Amino acid sequence: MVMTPFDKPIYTTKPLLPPLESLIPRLQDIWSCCWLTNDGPQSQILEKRLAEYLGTPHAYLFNNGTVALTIALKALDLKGEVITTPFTFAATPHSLSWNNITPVFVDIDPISMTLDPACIEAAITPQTTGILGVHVYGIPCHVEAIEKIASHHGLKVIYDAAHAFGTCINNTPISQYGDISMFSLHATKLFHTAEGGVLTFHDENLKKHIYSLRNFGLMGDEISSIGTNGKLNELQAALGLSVFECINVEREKRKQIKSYYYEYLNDIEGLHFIREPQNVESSYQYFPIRIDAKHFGCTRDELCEKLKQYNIIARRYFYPLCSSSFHYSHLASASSTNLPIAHQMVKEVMCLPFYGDLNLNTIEQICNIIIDLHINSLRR
Ligand code: T4K
Repeated sequence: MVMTPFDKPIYTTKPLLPPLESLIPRLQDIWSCCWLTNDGPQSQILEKRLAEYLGTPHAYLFNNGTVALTIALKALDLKGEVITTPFTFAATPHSLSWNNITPVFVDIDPISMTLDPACIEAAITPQTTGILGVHVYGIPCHVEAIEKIASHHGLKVIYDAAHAFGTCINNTPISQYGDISMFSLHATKLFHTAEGGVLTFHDENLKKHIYSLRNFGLMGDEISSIGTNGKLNELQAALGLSVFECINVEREKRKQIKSYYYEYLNDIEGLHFIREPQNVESSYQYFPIRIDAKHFGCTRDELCEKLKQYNIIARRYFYPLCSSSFHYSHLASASSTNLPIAHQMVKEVMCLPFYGDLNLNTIEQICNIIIDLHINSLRR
């Protein structure tokens, strides 16, 4: 089969852009009231829509997910040690470090790629104050087991739900679990505000505190805490409102793309799908696969290289493990013997291009390149 490289790069993700015209009336509103930031009307409308969509009483917007997560930890007054996963984006452990909290890495389970509850239990010490789980690729953590452990040991639970916008378990929105969840609204996310984040929570008592931490710690004229500037501006909120109108169509398109991938790549020895359990509604954020080199015929890295030759830029999310970085590798919990599954998965996992604009022809070509490489590698 003769295949030629794509003229333009096919990236792993592509921002969802609403029709430009849909933004104009919103921008006119901003111009006419001359209110550009600081909890303006566009942000307030978007917060209401998000609260409804995410199934939560409170949804607060932030200028990005990392600041939102850092503030969430501060709002819960977490200290000492917090148990987390090494298989995530750097923002997760960094949000702990910015709060002077020591991340304690525990291993993941090889199916969901999220925290292994048995490992959490074993890592609890008198210094542990919380668990920071990541619904990686939008696949839910073992929320029931984590809740049980947390309530038994009196720990707070925060979920980094950066990838989990729209994830539901048995129709229950993912925001219902844990004390606080953070959803990233970065341009690469299905729903986005170019940069942005949102915190969801249930506890009424957290409302004022989180609101104030987002706004320099101010409560009226009082400086009530050491807050920061976490505010989203009105232009981005307006963009968010326009993007919001497109997300259902985008989800449907991605659902279709997912089923094409499943169809084309089914039954390839050594290529495993990382999929959510049957009772979970997907966030349709990424399309992760796992390459078992022994059976597939070549490594994940060789596959990425091959795709690159055709101008397909697949990403090795999340390589390297956060625990392997210089900033965390000195921690006892970061040792490879403590994290055997994570160390295996980080060599095998990658994300294929996945966004609504991908056409069937492109998906077919991506899959043909993968299949060709598999067949030729086994022949060698
Ligand atoms: N927790 C987790 C588990 C996370 O994954 C993240 C962020 C966070 C917390 C923190 O949330 P934020 O503070 O970001 O809200 C990207 C994103 O920047 C980051 O938001 C995301 N996770 C991470 C997984 O991916 P990079 O360095 O891979 O982005 P970049 O620029 O390489 O973009 C990825 C691809 O998207 C590019 O190859 C091309 C395409 N792209 C990107 C941008 C920005 C576009 O086509 N247009 C664009 O405007 O981090």
